[in-house]
Amino acid sequence: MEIVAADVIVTSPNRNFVTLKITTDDGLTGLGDATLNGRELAVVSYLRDHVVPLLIGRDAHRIEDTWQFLYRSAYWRRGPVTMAAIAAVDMALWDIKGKAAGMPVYQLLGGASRNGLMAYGHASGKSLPELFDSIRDHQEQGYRSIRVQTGVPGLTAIYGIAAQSTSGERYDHEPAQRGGYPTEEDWDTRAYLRHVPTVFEAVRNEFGPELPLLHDGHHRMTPIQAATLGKSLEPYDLFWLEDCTPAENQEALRLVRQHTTTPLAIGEIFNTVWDFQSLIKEQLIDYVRAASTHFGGITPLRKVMDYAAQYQVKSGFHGPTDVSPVGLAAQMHVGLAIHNFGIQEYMKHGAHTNRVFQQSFTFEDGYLHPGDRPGLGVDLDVDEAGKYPYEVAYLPYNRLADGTVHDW
Ligand code: CS2
Ligand code: MG
Repeated sequence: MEIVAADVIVTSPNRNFVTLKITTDDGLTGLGDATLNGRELAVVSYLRDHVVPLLIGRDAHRIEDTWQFLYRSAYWRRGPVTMAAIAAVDMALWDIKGKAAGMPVYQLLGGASRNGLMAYGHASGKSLPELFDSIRDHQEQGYRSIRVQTGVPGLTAIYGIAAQSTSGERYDHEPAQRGGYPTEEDWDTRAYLRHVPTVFEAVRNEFGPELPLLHDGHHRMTPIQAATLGKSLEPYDLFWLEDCTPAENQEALRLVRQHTTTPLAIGEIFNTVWDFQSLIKEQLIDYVRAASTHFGGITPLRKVMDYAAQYQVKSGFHGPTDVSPVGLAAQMHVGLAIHNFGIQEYMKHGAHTNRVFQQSFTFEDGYLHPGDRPGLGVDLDVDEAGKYPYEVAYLPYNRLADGTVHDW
């Protein structure tokens, strides 16, 4: 089965997406997500200029060989741009193989290990009443696990706060803002560390001890600050504390782990298994936050989870709106098949996006399921996609009170 065409489709319904569509000589097509929030055009060029010409004529069935060829023949390895491009090829070839076999991709990965994927949604609020409304709104939407993000007194803007606390066009649909320059936001770690424990105490008092609660530190603390927060949140029994500290230095998590039993999740900005190696081997984390799109696709995502299974580390795949419905479906198939599934992030895409990408996955009673259509189960309406041309958009960035650039 020969690859005869590979088209890179850029569209911007509710946000920018980059999608690769591979076509074979017997007319089968496959989709892959190549969206890299704020750097989309870099991946478009990597694909169009350096990958697509190498795909034409290749056997579409050779997924592993194509992955290894693209990874090793480039000479320059790893990094989000390279791995997002390879991810799109990998996903598209798995989509095609599923269609050729007449099976959903999870069946090709060993079949279902569970009935559905526990999902979590993003509740947020500048104030406790607003936050409580948002939590109730997510419970009404069916979510059984909820991430809690909150404003911090004294800070004007902060990651993860929806424009309004209930459904509608909320923050969840997009942290990147359209425009030619990133928005500057402010940050104060000490104010944050003082405030967050009071929020979780209030949430537990209002919603009880059972509801699985998650929180995203979004890379903003030093290791000892992360240890302080993890310890102060122990009474509130979080499902996980995410990205508690930047993890380029994987050893930093040793310090955090020494001080707290709050479960840790890391890895949404990682792009190869090497980024996880010490974190998993030393059991410094509890959940792998990789996303199929930024991690090289389905093939390496399955491999890192098999490595993680040896250390009882589970999945918590990244599912923001900047992972397209194709990328989200891809990781749902992996999540359904692996034994060490943990939880799946599910930020709902906007209405325009759902018109461009026809999806067969379902979200019912708090659980996601990729569906049983052959392949990944997502179609892309190219004509609809053409209505939404690319618009430059960047994620915000942070500065401290003294003007120092900080992690966003
Ligand atoms: C966040 C993301 O969902 C999350 O856990 O960290 O929304 C992140 O801010 C975006 O993916 C960045 O593009
Ligand atoms: Mg995150």
